[in-house]
Amino acid sequence: MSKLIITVAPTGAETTKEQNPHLPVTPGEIAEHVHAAWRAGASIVHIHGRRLDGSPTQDATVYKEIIERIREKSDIIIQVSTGGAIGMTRDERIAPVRLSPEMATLSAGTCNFGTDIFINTSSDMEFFAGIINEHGVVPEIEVFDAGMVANALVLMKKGLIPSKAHFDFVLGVPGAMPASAENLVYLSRAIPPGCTWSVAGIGRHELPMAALAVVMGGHVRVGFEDNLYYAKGVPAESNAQLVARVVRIAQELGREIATPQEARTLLGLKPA
Ligand code: KMH
Ligand code: ZN
Repeated sequence: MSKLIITVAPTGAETTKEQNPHLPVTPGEIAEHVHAAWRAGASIVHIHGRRLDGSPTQDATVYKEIIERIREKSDIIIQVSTGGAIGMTRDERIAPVRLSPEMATLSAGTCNFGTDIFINTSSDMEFFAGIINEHGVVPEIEVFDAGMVANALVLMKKGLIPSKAHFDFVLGVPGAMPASAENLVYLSRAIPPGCTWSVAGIGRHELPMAALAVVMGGHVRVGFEDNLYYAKGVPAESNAQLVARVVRIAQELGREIATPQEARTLLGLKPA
């Protein structure tokens, strides 16, 4: 089994400080959480930007400041969101890709998202893939529902995403694919050989999905974007705390943790 790549998703677009006062939203707060998460064992950071009032933004200036502050202290792989927040236009969502980060997410279809709809038409997906490729950015294919794997395979057939793509299965979003062992096994077998995958379990599903990925040979995403709690009724104190727990589980199970440089090799990124 390869070494374990841990992605930290420190902020997201939907979470608030009212839900967890430790949520990092300013560039300084995000960089501080990412630095601690990197020291704990994270090798990728999945970034979302926020305005000063805490609302979500895809403004490249905000992303630039976050990236610069992260880069001051670590070699963690930078992955920007192109999902942004519900209701944003695709032109808004693509903005941080123009900074040419190492990676960007690419959502592989439309799904219910709580009481909202997260829209990614085939034209949207081709638009995101085109600009991601233009900037030499490596996509991470976000799969929220089973049918999205088929959409990704269409993009692959058209040469719009790599044949050895990296997938992230986001399981447990209300309205999309539930987080279960059966669903994770199904998805991990549905992607072509040579592809890699990670799982992001939402809320209370984060930890069991992470533990499954560790033993199945997949990779793991944790962080406040997906889950604000350490245990039932106990808010997490930091993103690093969530990363450190995955590291401990992996170590107990004999799975080594990938450094950012090792993760770059595993994902076919250029060395930093
Ligand atoms: N905020 C969600 C609507 C991504 O970052 O690529 C979409 C999302 C996916 O978070
Ligand atoms: Zn995201």
